[in-house]
Amino acid sequence: MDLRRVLQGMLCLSVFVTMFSTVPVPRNRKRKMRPCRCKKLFKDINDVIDSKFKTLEEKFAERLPIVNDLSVNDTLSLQEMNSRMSRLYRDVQATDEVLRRESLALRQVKEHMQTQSDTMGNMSEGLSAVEAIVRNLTKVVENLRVISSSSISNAIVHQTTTITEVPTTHAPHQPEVPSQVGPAAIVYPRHCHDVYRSGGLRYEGDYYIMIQPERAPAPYKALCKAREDGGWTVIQRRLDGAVDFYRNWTEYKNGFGSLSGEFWIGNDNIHRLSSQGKFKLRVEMEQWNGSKYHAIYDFFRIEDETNDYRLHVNGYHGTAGDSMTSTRENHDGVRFSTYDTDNDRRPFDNCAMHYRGGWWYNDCFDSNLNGRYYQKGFHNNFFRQNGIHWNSLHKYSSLKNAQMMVMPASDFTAHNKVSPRA
Ligand SMILES: [Ca+2]
Repeated sequence: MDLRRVLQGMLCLSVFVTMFSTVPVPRNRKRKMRPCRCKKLFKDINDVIDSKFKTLEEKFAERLPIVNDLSVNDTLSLQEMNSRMSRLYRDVQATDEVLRRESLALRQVKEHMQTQSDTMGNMSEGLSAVEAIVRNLTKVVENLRVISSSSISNAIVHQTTTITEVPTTHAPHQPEVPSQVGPAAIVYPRHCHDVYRSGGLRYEGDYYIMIQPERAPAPYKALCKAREDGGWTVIQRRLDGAVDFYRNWTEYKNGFGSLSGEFWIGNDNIHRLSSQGKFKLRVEMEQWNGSKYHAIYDFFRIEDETNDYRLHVNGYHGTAGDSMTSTRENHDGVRFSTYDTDNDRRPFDNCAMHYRGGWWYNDCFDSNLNGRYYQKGFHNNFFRQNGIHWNSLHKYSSLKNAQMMVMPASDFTAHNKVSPRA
C-alpha cells in the first residue's frame, strides 16, 4: 500500500509539471497564477490506479495460499533432504570405517600368505637338498654293494685314497686309485656335469669330485664349479702366483699345481675331457680393480700329444672380449708350445720362453693365461707383456686371477637354478 501512495504522488507531480511546462508564457508579461483545474483529472487517475491495485491485490490474494503451500513444502523438502544428507554422511563414515578395517584385515592376510609362501619356498629348497642327499646316498649304497662283492682289502684301499687330498707337488691328474677295484669297477662321472645332471652341484662354490673321462686310465680328483647352465670341470686356475707356470712340455702334459690353489690339469686330461662329444670352454677373469669378466666359446677341443695338443676353439660370446679367435692373433688351429718345445708360428723367436708360459702361441698371442703372475698387475717392463694376458681387456697389465673350465656343449637339459651356498 505504501508503494501505491508513492506512485500516486509521483504521477500527480508529473502531471502538474507537464501542464505548467506546456503552457507558453508571453514575454514581458507578468506571470499570472491560475487556479488548478485538474482536481477531477487527479480523481480519475486515482480511481484508475485504485482499480488496478485492487485487481492486483485480488490476484495476489488468490495466489498467496499456493505460494505459502509451496514454501511450506519446500521447507519440508529441505529439512527432509538435510536429514537424508546427514544419514548419508553417517553411512559414508560407517562404510569408510568398515573399509579401513577390511583393508587392515586384507593386509594381515597378505602378510600371512607371504610368510606361508616363504615357508613353502624354504621347505621346497630343503626338500630338493634332501632329495640330492638321498640320491647321493643311494649311489654310495650301490657302490658299497659292488665293493662288498670284491675283496675287503681293495675296498679299504679305495676308501682311504678317495679322501686323500692331492699334494701340492703332485700333478692333479695322477692316478690315485686302481682303475679296477676287484671284479666290479666303480662307475665314476666322466666330468663334473655328470654330477650336475644327477642332481648334485646345486650350490655355488668349489666341489672336489672323483671323475674318470672316457679313455682315461684312472679316475682322478677334479675341481668342479656350479654355474646356472651346469657343472664345469676346471682345467686351469691362477689365483696368487704360488705356482710357477714356466714349465716344460712333460709337466704341461701331465699337469701340475694344487687343486685347492693354482694348477694346470694337464694336456692329456684336457684332450680326453674335451673329446667326449662337443665341449665348450668358459674363461673367468678378474682385474686388479675387482672387475670380473667371462668369455665362453661354444666349441672347444684339443687334440692329443701326437698332434701337439692342437687347439680348436670358436663361438665366442661373453663380456671379456674375444682374445682366442680374434683377427689380431687367432689361436684356433694352433699347436701347444713350451719353452722346450717350440711349436709357435714365430720362426725367429720362442714365444713360450719369451712370454714365460706354456700356451697355444701363434705369433705370439692375443691371450696368454699361463704367463707370469704379477702382484698388482704390473710388469717389470711395461712393454714386456709376459704376464697373465687377455688382450681384449688390457694389453699392458696382468690379470689378478683367471680360470678355465669345460663342460658338454650339447646338453640343453640343464638349466636348473644354482643357489648361493647356505
Ligand atoms: Ca718359434
